[in-house]
Parts: sequence; structure tokens; C-alpha cells
Amino acid sequence: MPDWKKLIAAKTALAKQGAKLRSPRLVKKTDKNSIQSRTPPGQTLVKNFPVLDMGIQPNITPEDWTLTVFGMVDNELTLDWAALMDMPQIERVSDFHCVTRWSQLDMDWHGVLVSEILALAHPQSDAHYVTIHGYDGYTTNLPLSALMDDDVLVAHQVLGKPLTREHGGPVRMVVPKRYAWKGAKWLKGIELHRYDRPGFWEVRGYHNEAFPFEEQRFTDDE
Ligand SMILES: Nc1nc2c(c(=O)[nH]1)N[C@H]1C(S)=C(S)[C@@H](COP(=O)(O)O)O[C@H]1N2
Ligand SMILES: [Mo]
Repeated sequence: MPDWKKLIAAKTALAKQGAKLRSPRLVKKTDKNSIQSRTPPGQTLVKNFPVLDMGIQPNITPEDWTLTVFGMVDNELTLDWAALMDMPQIERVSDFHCVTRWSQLDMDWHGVLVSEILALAHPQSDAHYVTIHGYDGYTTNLPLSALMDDDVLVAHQVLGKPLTREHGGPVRMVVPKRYAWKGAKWLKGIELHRYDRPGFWEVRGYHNEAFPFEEQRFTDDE
């Protein structure tokens, strides 16, 4: 078993104090307004896609993988790899912002719109919040409406290749408008609720909304 207390303390310290990343290849600062305006306050651009998780990286093959949509839905469903591949495949290029203060721009995610998967499940009218579950036991929470955005994907490919295990392969979620902890790696379930239920980091003081341009890192960062 990993030493949870130690891991959590270390990660929280990293996010609070700023970037002491192991060896990020820092992107040269440019004068380009577009890049500057796309970089949230307190973030440093990187090009090397660091790995961030609790140190448990479940080994899920496409054959093993399923995604279940459950809770307040009229049509609870489980998709396997073949079912996911049968859905419309899209690409979305978006920016990735980790609360530990690195951002990587122009990530080319491939996958399926979460809104399309949710539509198949027929959310009940009083379902307003979701818990996203990972195979490592990780959870994170969002308003259901946040998953309807056109850039929110169940993704199986990035940077031109299938998602590696360390980055959440075979399938993860990406929610580009929020800090990256809102996107579960090794995606296993989407659970719909009437009321909000804080996830793994959210019960440990991370901000419930997590908008990077508002620097909503911790609950006390209003
Ligand atoms: N299942 C799961 N998903 C997770 C995490 C995790 O520990 N478990 N960590 C989150 C955090 S804090 C970040 S910053 C991103 C990092 O994704 P990456 O490792 O692909 O960079 O994954 C998020 N999704
Ligand atoms: Mo993170």
C-alpha cells in the first residue's frame, strides 16, 4: 500500500508552493499574446506531459476496460471498448492545466464526446451533479452541465498515440476548462446525482470548481 498521508501531503505542498517539478523541459517564454493569454496565472508551460497521480497505475487493457454510466439515469449502461469505438470519433485540441503549476498547450485528444455517452444513458431531470470514477479508486466531482461542453471527451489517444497506462490508458476523461484533476484517468464510471458529492481531492481542500483562469486551486482561494 502506498503511504497515502505522505503522498497527499507532498502533492498538496507542491500545489501550494509552486513548481518544483522534477525536470520539466520549460518552454521558452515568447511574446506571443496568444500563448500568454492561454496560460493561466501561476502556471508554467511545459512540453513533456508530466505524469500526476497517486502512484497506483492500474493495468487495464482495452479488452478489460468498461465504462458504466449509473445513478440517476433512466438507461444505465456499460460501454466496452468495441462499443466506444462504434461511436462517432472526434478530435479536440485543448490546453491542459495541472494544479501543481504546469500547463501544456495544444493537446490533441481523440475520443468520444461525453455528452453523447450521457445522452445514451438518459439522465433524469433532477440529476445535476456527477462523480467520475477511476479504476484506481480515484473520484472527482463536477456539475452535469460541465460535461455537456463540446471539448469534454472520453479520450483514448493523445499526442498522436494511444493513451499510455501512466496517462490513464486505455481511456480517460478530459475536461479542459478545469484543472486537470477534474479529468479521471483509467475511467471506469460516471455516476449521476441530485446533489454534489466532493471527490478525492475536493474533500482534501481542493477547490470544488477548479477554474484555472480564476486560480481556483484550494477552497480558500476564492
Ligand atoms: N484515476 C485518476 N485520475 C487522475 C488522477 C489520479 O490520481 N487518478 N490524478 C489527477 C491529477 S491531480 C492530474 S494533474 C491529472 C494528471 O494527468 P497526467 O498524469 O496524464 O498528466 O490526472 C488527474 N486524474
Ligand atoms: Mo493535479
